[in-house]
Amino acid sequence: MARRRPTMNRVSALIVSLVLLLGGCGGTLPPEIHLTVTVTAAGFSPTQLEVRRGDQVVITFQNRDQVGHTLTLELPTGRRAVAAEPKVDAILNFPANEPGSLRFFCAVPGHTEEGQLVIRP
Ligand SMILES: [Cu+2]
Repeated sequence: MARRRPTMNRVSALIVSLVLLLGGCGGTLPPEIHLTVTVTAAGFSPTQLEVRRGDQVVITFQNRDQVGHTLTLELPTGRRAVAAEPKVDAILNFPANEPGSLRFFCAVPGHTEEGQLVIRP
């Protein structure tokens, strides 16, 4: 037996549900803040980042070096990290929940790149 195609009523109901769902979320999403950290043989740039508590932080990690690096962030809840091969970009995102000063660094053995991310109250 052939499967019935959804009727127009069903499709309409689905669209209405999606609109309600998206509309309902719109007011509650935290603001996104987009930052870029570039790594070269000279280290991270910039080495100082600042966001506000409640921001949803999205960091584009650009590796412009000839070797792989990580962007590793020490959050109170643990480490959050991305690795990027040479000439590749990676994305690190996290919610800035607690004010404070967090260290970020490269976790590749022997590497010393580091910086500081401040979460303002
Ligand atoms: Cu590195």
